Amino acid sequence: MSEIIFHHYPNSPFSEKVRLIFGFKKVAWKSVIIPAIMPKPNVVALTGGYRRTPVMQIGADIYCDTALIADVLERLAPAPSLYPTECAGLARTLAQWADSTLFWTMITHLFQPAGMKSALGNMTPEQIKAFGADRAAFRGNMPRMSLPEATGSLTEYLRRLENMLADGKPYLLGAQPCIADFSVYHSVWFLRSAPAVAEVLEVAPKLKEWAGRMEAFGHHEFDRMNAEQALEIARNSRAADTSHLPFVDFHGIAPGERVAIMPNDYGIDPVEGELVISTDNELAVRRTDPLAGEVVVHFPRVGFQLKKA
Ligand SMILES: N[C@@H](CCC(=O)N[C@@H](CS)C(=O)NCC(=O)O)C(=O)O
Repeated sequence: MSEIIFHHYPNSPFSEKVRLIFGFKKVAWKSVIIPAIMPKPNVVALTGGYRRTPVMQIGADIYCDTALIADVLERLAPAPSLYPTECAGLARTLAQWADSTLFWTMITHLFQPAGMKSALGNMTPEQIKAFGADRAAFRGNMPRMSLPEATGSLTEYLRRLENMLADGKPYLLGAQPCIADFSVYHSVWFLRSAPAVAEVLEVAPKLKEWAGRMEAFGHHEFDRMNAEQALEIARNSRAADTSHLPFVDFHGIAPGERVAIMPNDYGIDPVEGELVISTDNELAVRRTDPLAGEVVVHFPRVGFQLKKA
């Protein structure tokens, strides 16, 4: 197998979710640091338009969204599992809630003025302005929550998570960690990085201990790689053969048709190409790029729109 190349930046919560999964599964990886705001020409060369963080690359296969990245890491390194059989459905469903509802509630609470200062304190006023403008465009027309609504809901969510640990089990769904722990963790991790607004966590002392157990997985072994090297690897590789996979069609779109795939909530940048994978849980397009060569860009089915181009 070609090496795992992870495109991310240090203070990205969704990246921390995957870095910790590398630690949990003891998978070695290469780290490519990408910009936190647009433009991201090297990322977009690989993905064809998708700009969200993180992205995982294996040769000429580009995997978007941490839900799919977690599935791919599970296929490559099945033990320890992110989806223990006794709670796999519940784990995925709780993870999806954490990656959407919990995440955006935490973000709204955190990005109040005191939290901005605490989380982005090392940025210049110009950088903060550029960051704000980038994220406003990124969120587009997503409904906004008020601060009191966010703080009140976050406090209640943290209490509910605390309840999940009330019987003394070490992880949210049992004796072993599962994907839900990693999805909840990245919001708690980001909150803890902004001490000025992290006092909400005081309602959840067991959750704070749980966060310590999660943090202990670490990030395992990684080396730095630059974006040019990653692009060269993409250009010199062939995407994995997936012709044996079943083709599942809900859209009336045939294999090989030209399509656009994009997130259905925010960061809605379409990626165009020829539809090459359409399984129960995954979509992918083949596309050719002047910098990256011929690549296959993969997405989870859930949370993404598929349209004829
Ligand atoms: N559902 C996506 C969410 C990814 C996401 O929202 N990432 C944030 C950073 S943690 C992002 O893309 N921010 C804008 C950017 O990095 O350009 C996933 O699981 O990967």
